[in-house]
Amino acid sequence: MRIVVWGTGVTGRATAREMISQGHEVRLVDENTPLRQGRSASGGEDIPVKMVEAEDIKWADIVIPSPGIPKDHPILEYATRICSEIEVAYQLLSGKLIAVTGTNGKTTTVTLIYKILDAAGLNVAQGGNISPPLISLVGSAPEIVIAEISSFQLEWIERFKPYIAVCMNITPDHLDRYMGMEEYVTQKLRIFENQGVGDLAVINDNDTYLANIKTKAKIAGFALNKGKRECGAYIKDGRVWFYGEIEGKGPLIECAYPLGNGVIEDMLVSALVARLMGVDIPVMEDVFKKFKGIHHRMELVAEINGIKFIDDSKATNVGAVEKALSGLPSGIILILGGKDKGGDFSVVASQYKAKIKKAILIGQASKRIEREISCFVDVEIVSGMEEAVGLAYLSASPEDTVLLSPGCASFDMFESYAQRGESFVRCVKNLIKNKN
Ligand code: UMA
Repeated sequence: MRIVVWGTGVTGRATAREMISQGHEVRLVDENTPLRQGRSASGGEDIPVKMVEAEDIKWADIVIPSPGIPKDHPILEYATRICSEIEVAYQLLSGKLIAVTGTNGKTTTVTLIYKILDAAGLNVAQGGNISPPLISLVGSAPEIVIAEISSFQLEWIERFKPYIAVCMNITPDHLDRYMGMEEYVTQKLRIFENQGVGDLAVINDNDTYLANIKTKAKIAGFALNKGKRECGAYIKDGRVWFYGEIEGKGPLIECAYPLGNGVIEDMLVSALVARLMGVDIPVMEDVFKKFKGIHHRMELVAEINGIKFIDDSKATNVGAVEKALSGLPSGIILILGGKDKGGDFSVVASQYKAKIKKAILIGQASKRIEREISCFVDVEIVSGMEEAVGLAYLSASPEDTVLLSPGCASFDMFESYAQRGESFVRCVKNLIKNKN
């Protein structure tokens, strides 16, 4: 077949390599210059890259756009068939697929499920939005694949059908890409669209967008309190409990409390998925006890003069900021801002104004955020991370917390949220150095 792989990021390069190894005629295209060569991360042959043209799209039997290519890109109109990379990977992978989507908590939950199944001795691999791309797992043929799936990746699926599909929650995000919440929710819910009898849909019973989903799959619900699904999980006395046909005492999760409210829910969901996969409780408990969180998600970086510095750079939407604030005591110096994704910060600022001592704004979205929150909290715009961290330190007193939880994408100032988090850590370390 003639295949156009569009994008020379990690997805495009892995997809082009796999399509070539499957014997297809492949054109790797991009529209940004200088065009990155399609060299494999493991140092393989360069795949030539060309500037995308309508001619390439017309030539192809299938176009595989990377997740970052907008779904309504005008040139895609010339395509005969468009498939996302996760669709192609799904058709090539033979193992059982567990797919996790949602606005927040996906990465931690995927990490926990992977660790539990691995500790249980199963042949398991993880990939998708968490990286590596799903398609790069095809060669190793794992028996179980845990995939983190974004709404972007669901835009061009056809038969993608997880055995277990999880939706953690849906709150406003990517409103710079979608026409509004309705379109975003529609894309997210596509994770369930091909599921049938024998599959499992794991959903958040407290989420308005998920409460009434229609699916042929069996629904397993999760919430802090016992739900009314056929089966599910909830939390009581510091432990997970299962109900319905999987009824029983689950793992203790008190160890999640210092890691923030988000992790409690992530442990609840991963325990539920592990139970549905038949894993024993002590295996889950052991993984939870050893879990120290993931990088750039409510990560304690340092404590200087009684002031805690927390890196939550992975918080790229308002819902994630809300989760971070909900789990911390008053006296927060909040560093917000970055590339604007259209999220509304006014509600969270009004809800947590008593906890926020000051908000320090960085990046492209700073002016808009200032307009939304300055009537609730003290706000100051600064030029970059170093100034933000310096000002935060000067504004804080012992017992306060300096929290980087930007609620925006990082791409205006950094290559990724990880690089933004590292910059924060570096600035905090400089503070310590200058102090000594
Ligand atoms: N490009 C174009 N035209 C465009 C846009 C991009 O040609 O209009 C080209 C760029 O020049 C570049 C390539 O497309 O060469 C980039 O593609 P990409 O943005 O899809 O980047 P990848 O490196 O392939 O990373 C993607 C995901 N990126 C996005 O969804 C934006 C990564 O998620 C994911 O880890 C990776 O695949 C592996 O699956 C990142 C992300 O921000 C972390 N995801 C969003 C999120 O979590 O909120 C959804």
